[in-house]
Amino acid sequence: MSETSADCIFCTIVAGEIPADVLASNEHAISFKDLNPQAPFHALVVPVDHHENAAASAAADPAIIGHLVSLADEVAKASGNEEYRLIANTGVGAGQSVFHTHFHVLGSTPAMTESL
Ligand code: IU
Repeated sequence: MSETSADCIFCTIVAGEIPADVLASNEHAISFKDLNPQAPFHALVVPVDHHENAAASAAADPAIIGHLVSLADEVAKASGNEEYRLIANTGVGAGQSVFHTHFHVLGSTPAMTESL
């Protein structure tokens, strides 16, 4: 069983209970397009297990961060972004608004297809 939080929007996306524009997923993580893109390519990578930020995920299981970085690299390159930015906001003051670990994947080339 995965760790989930009942009132977490990203847990509901991971569970498939609300729709998202999913680019890729595996047993560890899911990637979907950000609803409010800040770059031509803007995806999120989100672990299945609920923790409030990247440091908390790393403390629980460092492999989670590896899975996120690998999935970010996969969706970035599949969309034509060999170079990209990977950002994890931590804390309200740093701009974090969803308290389920996620990395922003930002690239200059828009995804050419809805599903990679
Ligand atoms: P932040 O680093 O916690 O601020 O990033 C949260 C992101 O999640 C932000 O860019 C939102 O646009 C995005 N997002 C989304 O893609 N889908 C959602 O249902 C919700 C937020 I809520």
